[in-house]
Amino acid sequence: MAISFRLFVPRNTSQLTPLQKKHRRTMSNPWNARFGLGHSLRFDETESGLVVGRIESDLCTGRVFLQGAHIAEFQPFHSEHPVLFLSSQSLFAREKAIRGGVPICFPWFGAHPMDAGQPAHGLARIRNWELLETRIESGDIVLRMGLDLPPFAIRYSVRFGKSLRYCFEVTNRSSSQQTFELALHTYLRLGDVHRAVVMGLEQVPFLDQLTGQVHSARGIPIRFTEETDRIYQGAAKMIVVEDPVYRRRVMLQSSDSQSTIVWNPWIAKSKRMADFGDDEYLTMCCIETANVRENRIEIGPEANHSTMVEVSVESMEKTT
Ligand code: TA6
Repeated sequence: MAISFRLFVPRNTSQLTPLQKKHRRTMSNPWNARFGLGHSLRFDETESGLVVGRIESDLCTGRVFLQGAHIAEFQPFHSEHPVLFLSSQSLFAREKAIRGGVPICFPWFGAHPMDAGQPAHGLARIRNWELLETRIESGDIVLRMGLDLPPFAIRYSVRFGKSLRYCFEVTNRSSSQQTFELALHTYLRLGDVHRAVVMGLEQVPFLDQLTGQVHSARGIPIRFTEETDRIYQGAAKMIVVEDPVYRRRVMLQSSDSQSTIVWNPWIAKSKRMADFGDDEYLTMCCIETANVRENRIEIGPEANHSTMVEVSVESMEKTT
C-alpha cells in the first residue's frame, strides 16, 4: 500500500511563524547539506538574505558571514567576554559592510586613490564569497572561502578554536605586475577604552590620519584619550591589548604585515556613524593588520602573497 503524506507547505510564507521561517531557512539552505559540521557549524540565512555560519564547538562560539568573508563574532570558552566588538547598530544588509568583527579592506585601504565613487576600503568586504571547504581539525572549525576580484584571486582561511586565526592569500592572475593594499580591520571588544593599553608598537613610527603628520616612534604604549586614527609603518609581529576591566590580555600575532592601523572614533565621529552607537567607542578599538600606503604589496604575474593573524586571549591574573 503506497503511503503518501502531504508536507504542509503554505502557499505563501506569510502564514509561517517566525520560528518556522527560521527553521525553513536553516533546513532548506544548501550550505548545511554540503558544508555543515553537525552542531559545531551550521549555516543560516538572515532575513536580508545574508548567509551566516554559526560555530558552537567545544572550544568557542563564533559567526562568519559569506558576504565579505566577514568574521563577526568570536568567544573562546575560557573568555568571559566576546573578543571581537560588534556594533549593536550594525546593518546586516547586502553590499553593506558589517560594523565590527573583522572587515577585509582590499584591494585598497580608505578612499579609492583615483575614483571617489568607489566604496571605502575596497570591494572584498561587500562581495559575496564562495564557500570552498569546511572541516574539523584538532577540534578547531576551519572554513575556506574564495573570491575572484580580477586581477586577483583570493583564498581566506578562518580557524575558530581556543584562538582565532585568519589567513588572507592573494594570487595575481594577470600577466603583469600588480599592487594592492590590505587591512584585516579587527575590532576588539574592551571593558573600558580609557583603561586599555596597546603594547608592541612603541618602536614604530606612524602617520596620524587626522592631521596628516608623520611621527617618529614614541617609545611608549598607546592609550586612548581622543579620536585616534594612526597608520604605524613597520613590522609588529606581536601586539598585546591589556584590558584591566575584563582582566585579560588580547594578543594579535601576525605574519607578513608591515603596517598596523590603530583606530578609535571617539565621541564626535561615533555620533556621525549611523551604524555605530554614540557610546560604543567606550568599548572598542581597532588593531588592523595591514600592508598599506608605502607598504602596499607589489606582486608579479602568478605570484602569491599571504598575511596571517592569530588572535588569542589570556587572563591578566597570570603572572608569567
Ligand atoms: O581603519 C581606520 C579607518 O580608516 C578610519 O579612518 C575609519 O574610517 C574606519 O577605518 C572605518 O571605516 P569604514 O569605511 O568601515 O566606516
